[in-house]
Amino acid sequence: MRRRIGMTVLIAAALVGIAAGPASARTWNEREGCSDVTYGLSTDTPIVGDWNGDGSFDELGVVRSGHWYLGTDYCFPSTQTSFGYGLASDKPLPGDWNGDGTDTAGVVRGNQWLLRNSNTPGSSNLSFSFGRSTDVFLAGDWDGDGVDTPAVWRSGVFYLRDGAGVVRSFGYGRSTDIPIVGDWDGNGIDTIGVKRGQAFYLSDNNSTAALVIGYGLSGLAPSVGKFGTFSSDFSHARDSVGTVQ
Ligand SMILES: [Ca+2]
Ligand SMILES: [Ca+2]
Ligand SMILES: [Ca+2]
Ligand SMILES: [Ca+2]
Repeated sequence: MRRRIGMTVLIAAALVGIAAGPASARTWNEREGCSDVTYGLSTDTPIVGDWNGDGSFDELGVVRSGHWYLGTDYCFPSTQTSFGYGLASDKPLPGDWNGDGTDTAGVVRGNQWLLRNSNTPGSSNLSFSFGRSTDVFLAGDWDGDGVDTPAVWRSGVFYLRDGAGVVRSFGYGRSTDIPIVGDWDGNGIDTIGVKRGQAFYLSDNNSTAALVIGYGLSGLAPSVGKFGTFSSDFSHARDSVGTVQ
């Protein structure tokens, strides 16, 4: 049973290869997972994905100046693998780009998407341009075929692109919200949501909010993943929310 709720997890900085410095530990809180999980540094870009491809729970990770550290767990993460991919100025964005069940590295540079199908150093397996360099970049499985494809968010409007390059756009939320993506109902299709203050507005149909959840502190970055759940069946089939600070 992996229901390890509310435990403080102190991971030695050495586990992720951190030199001594002024940055504090990054702290993750997961609404349906674990609380006060520390992994990485506050200056790292937090990421979540199914790095081990077990189709079950997601694992935490961070990207630091083009170096990726992928954790073993969402609750007690140590580093299972690390590698360099992309530049320090890139926006890291992992996803399952080939539909094999494992999430792997990707970055957006300007509006160039450079996606890799393994968590190893190397060149991109897939590259294209989409969106504007000032957009917020997201990815998800919009059609449920197992392959993640891009989205961008621009001032309250989502632009979702499918595998064939067709783009759907719609407004949701406010221009001051933080956009997120997840499979909130566990049907295999990712949909959008936003974080506004302490509230998460989660839509299952990219139109109306199916669920509004207050969680965490206003101002904290959102995280999304299959972290487990408080429900009796302990289902890992759907995404839940958390915060990172
Ligand atoms: Ca996993
Ligand atoms: Ca994959
Ligand atoms: Ca897809
Ligand atoms: Ca869904």
